[in-house]
Amino acid sequence: MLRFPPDFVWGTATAAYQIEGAAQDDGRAASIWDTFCATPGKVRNGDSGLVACDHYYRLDEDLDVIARLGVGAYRFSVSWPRVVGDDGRVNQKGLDFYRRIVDGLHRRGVRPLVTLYHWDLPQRLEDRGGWTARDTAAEFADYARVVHEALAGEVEEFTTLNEPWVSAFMGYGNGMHAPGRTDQRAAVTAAHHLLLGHGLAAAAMRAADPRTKVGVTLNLSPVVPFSDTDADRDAARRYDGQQNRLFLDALLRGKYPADVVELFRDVTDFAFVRDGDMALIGAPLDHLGINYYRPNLVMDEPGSDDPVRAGVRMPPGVEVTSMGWPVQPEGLTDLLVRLRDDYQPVPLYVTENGAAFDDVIGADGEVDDQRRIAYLRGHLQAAHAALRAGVDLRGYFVWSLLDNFEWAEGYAKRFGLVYVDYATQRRIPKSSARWYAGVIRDGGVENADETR
Ligand code: IFM
Repeated sequence: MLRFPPDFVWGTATAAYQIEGAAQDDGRAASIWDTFCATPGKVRNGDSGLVACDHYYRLDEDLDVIARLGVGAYRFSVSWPRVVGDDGRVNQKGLDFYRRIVDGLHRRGVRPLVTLYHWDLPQRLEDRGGWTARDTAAEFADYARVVHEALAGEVEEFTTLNEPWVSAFMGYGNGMHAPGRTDQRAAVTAAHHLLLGHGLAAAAMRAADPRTKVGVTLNLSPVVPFSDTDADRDAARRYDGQQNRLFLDALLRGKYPADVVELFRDVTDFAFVRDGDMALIGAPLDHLGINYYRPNLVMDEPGSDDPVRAGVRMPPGVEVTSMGWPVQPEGLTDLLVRLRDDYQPVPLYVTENGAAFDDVIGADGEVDDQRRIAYLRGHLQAAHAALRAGVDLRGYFVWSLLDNFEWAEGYAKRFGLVYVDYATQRRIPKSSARWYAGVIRDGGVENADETR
């Protein structure tokens, strides 16, 4: 057995727009994802989060599912447009929903970890420029203050942003996510304002209660050059700069890396960075969340019109998930060790890790997802290797509790420990849910040698 420390936090995670549904109920305002989903051709099968997993109306049932897993913590996000209406006023019914989640978790002995922004920007703010507008960062801090006040005393840990890289570069750069803009200058500007929003929100919550713990979650990946040529190695540096170092250096060193600023020289002069911004962004974190799914094997693409000019290639002979992502657990060890070596110490959590596979309900009514079990086991072994190397890893959260709305892929991709039959909204725990409950009970996973 590979045993984890006794106080290691075992958890699972979701996000508001992906599971809640009730998108037009109880005063919830529209978000950029409602608008994006309603735009033909943006989301597979024209799916949307209108109903999703109907979690808003099935809260108690889902909290029981969480409790049965035996997790110590549950990471969920608050929907900004549910909490602040189109008139800019606080929507009490929206806030009450999150109080019910927190209370229900406490009653079941599960610690809540609240993420304030998991991509559902109020549409009214996008209409005023979205994350390209500096005011959005201030609006975010106001919203953070409201949620913090409502949940104060009940929630110790807040995560400001989930994966700002995705919000900025997929939302404003390549347009694959809401709001669907394709403008590199907008993407870099949005990245800065997201980080500024983090800094302002963290300061606001700490000012309200200095005991509040604040972190942020990044999607990070090791970046590996496709070949040993100078061109591919430089492409890997650029890719790593945009995906990892732009955010890590800002948050953990209080500055943007010079080579990344240079990379974007043709699209922006970074004039959006004002005095004091970097001190706010670089204020010490209580924890850093890492969402890890895969490494990226990167090749130089000189003809690309993207400033990074680097393309991702598939490593030969490696298993892929139904997202087309290679399964390479060793990348998680590499990433965690790199964070320990390259940056100032900060407690780390793997806030997301998991895989989509084409799960089916068998003749016996069960969902036997052995490939997901193998994926999770491999990644827990990799996390354990990082612990043995001295990394300060405090916890691990499986993505996701439930099958859910997988953004541009709609409902076609299933990441859950629990299968959702969308026609009936029936929840069916998969074999991986039982397996994960066993891991938590035992406090560890079997050694890699025993699973070969
Ligand atoms: O579903 C997403 C989640 O919202 C953010 N991290 C990656 C997951 C899988 O794509």
